[in-house]
Amino acid sequence: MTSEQQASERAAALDCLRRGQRFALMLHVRPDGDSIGSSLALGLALRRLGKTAVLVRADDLPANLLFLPGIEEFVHYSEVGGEFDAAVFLDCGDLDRIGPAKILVERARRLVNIDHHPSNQRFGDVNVIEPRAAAAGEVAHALIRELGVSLDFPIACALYVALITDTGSFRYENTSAATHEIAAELLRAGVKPAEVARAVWEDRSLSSLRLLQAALAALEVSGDGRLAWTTLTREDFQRAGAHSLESEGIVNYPRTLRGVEIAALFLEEAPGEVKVSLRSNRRVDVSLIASHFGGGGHARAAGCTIRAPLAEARELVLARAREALGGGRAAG
Ligand SMILES: [Mn+2]
Repeated sequence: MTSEQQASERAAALDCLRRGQRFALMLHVRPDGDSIGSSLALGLALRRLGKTAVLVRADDLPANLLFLPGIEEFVHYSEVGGEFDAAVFLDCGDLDRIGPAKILVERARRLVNIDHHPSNQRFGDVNVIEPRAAAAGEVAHALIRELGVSLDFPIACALYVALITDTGSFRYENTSAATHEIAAELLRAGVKPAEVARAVWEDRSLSSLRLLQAALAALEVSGDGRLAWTTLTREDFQRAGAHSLESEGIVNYPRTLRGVEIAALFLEEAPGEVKVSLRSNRRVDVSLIASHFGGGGHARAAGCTIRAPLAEARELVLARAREALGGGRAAG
């Protein structure tokens, strides 16, 4: 995509946001910091322009993000009435990612799709897809500036959370000079990085640490050391007393093992339903592995859900991962 195409996409989205009066901002299922932060920021910005912006969720919000100013504005989709000039999707690669909230789509005149996933399905009437952005929050930031809304504290906090969650606090490959420039602006708007980092990363429940303990106990590494994975069963969740959202970030532990290129977390969501999170360090595009199983994501972070017993799903993915590593030799 050329920068002219990108500029015209942005212009079309801005036109839609300026003309409309009533918007629904749609979180994806299992919403993360980018989904919540970018949607909250743009929603608050639209309100500042005197518009109605309904912030819509289908799932519970992660406990570590409840500190965000304005977070209480999210409404469960089943309680949302009326029609919308546009439904706005941020950080949402395909329409199915919004889960049951999809029923609201019929009540929206237009769909505005704002994202940074290269695998985005371009399901909107307007699509602003910027794969070079580290987070959807970066794209939201650009749109908010172009709408002429200044960054107040709640908007800045929301955007900052979007940036740090999708870049692992500016550690991942997607972090760019632009990411840091935006972060600097957010700090000038009052964001306290240490306070946000503490709330987001270091205010953990005992159950989430118990779950991590189970995941580390189940860690496995291939013979050549390039593939590491772990598994969390239903029993692990029950024993830890953990909610399924508390597995967030666990896949990064096998990824940090020296020599590892691909890391995977196999999470038994329900009997016969396995959620797979994939990470890579330098070379392998794990979004290709995920999309083979009907999922998607980024080169270094992707995921999919497989309907199969846990052991079977794990073997399918590990075989694919070994192939991606080249060699296809037996690991384990
Ligand atoms: Mn994102």
